[in-house]
This record gives sequence, structure tokens and C-alpha cells, in this order.
Amino acid sequence: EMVGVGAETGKQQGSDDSNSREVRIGNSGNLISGEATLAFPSISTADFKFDHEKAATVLVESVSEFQLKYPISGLKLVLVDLSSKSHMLSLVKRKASEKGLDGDRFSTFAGDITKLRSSGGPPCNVITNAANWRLKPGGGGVNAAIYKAAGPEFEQATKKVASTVQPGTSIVVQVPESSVLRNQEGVTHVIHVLGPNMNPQRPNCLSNDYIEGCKILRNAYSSLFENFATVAQ
Ligand code: AR6
Repeated sequence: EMVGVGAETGKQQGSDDSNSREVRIGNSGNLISGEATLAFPSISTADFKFDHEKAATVLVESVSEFQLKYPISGLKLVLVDLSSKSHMLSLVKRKASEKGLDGDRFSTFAGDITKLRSSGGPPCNVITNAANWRLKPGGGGVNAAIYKAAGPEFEQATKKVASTVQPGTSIVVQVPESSVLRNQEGVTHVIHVLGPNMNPQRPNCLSNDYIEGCKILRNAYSSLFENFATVAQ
């Protein structure tokens, strides 16, 4: 993976201009402007009933892979859950420190993912939805909160991008200018992710198959983080 100073400074790759915020990434040559923060919930661990311990391991490994692939100080990830007593937040914090993740680029926050800026939390220009496969509003959890906060224009915008999403994949939707999620919270994009489902009352239940479940969860985070890196350009 080649990382160097970007073309806008007129310098060659590998030049050590430490003031430059622009870097070139990998083979694609995409320019990442270097200032973007992704907020994401712990995928599949509430309504979809995925085992918390296993989910925390996959989550931390996925963040580690992202940090190695994109060693860019301005690309930040924030795991969010509603309560400071969240079991997932404490599991992930422990595993993240054991794994030695870069704490400047990965943090956790207790609060509502749709109200990060207005509640004095970390301002995140991209947020993540733990979606359902039909990309329908309502239900519960993050999905209900994001569709409610983003409004009907956002639902329309989502429908224009896709009508369904497969387990382990994600889709990016630009938040309409008129949405309060954009005006008040500064969120420009929502990435809908569909995680593995272990809840027999929801579609595509994996019936406790954690080999397949962990594979799908890994794919879900990797798709999410790749889409985030693309959006951050
Ligand atoms: N802000 C931050 N975190 C939240 C919020 C919020 N507003 N709401 C929930 N969480 P879930 P899943 C946390 O159930 O398990 C929906 O009905 C929550 O504590 O939202 O992937 C969809 O339509 C947990 O840590 O997603 C799907 O059918 C995490 O977000 C299904 O649920 C994920 O919980 C998806 O289930």
C-alpha cells in the first residue's frame, strides 16, 4: 500500500511534507482530503441478537484492518451506543486496548447517533444505519431513529439508490440538504449496513451458525469502512 503526499502540493509520493493533509491512497490513486469521521453502532447486537463477545472481537479486528489499510490521521471511527453502561462499549473498549488500536482514530461514545453534534458529542459527517434488508423505515433501534431524524426526503433518497441490501454489504446515501440531520447535525452521508441476523423472528435467520455469522459481520464492517473511505475523498 503506497501512501505519500498528494498531487495538489506538487510534490512526489514519499515526500515528507508533514504539513500536507492530503495523501494518496493505494492503487486507486484516490485523493483523501483527510478530515472525516464515521459514527457507527455495533451491528447486529440488539434486534438481530448476535453474541456480544464474538461481535466485539470481529468489530475490533475490522477496525484494526481499517487502520492498517488507511494510515491517515484525519480518518476517524467512533463506535456509538445509547448508554454509558452499554455491554458492547465496555467489551470493545477492553479488546481495543488489548489489541493496541490507535486511540486517536478510534473512540467510543455514549449517546444517540442521530444527535451527536447537538448533544456535544463528536461531530461525525458520516453515520451508519443498522438496516433491514428492505431498507424500510421504522422497526426499532438505530434504523427507526435515523429514518425519523432524517425525514421523508431521506427515505426517497435511499429508494433511489437501492430497494434492498444483502447481508454483509452496505450502501451509501447522501443526506438531502433539506434534512435536519444535515442542517443541525452536519451529517452528509448515511451508510446503510445489513448485518447477520440471529433472531428467528427476523428474515434470513442464521440459526446460531456463528461460522457464517462472523463471516457476514466481517464483510459488513469491511464494506462499511471501504464505503466510508470512498465517501471521505
Ligand atoms: N443511537 C446509538 N446507538 C443506538 C441507537 C441510537 N439511536 N439505537 C440503538 N442503538 P439495532 P441490529 C444501538 O437493534 O441488532 C432494526 O429494527 C443498540 O444498543 O439498531 O443490527 C432494523 O430495521 C445496539 O448496540 O440493530 C433491523 O431489522 C446497536 O445500536 C434490525 O433492527 C444495534 O442495534 C437490525 O438489528
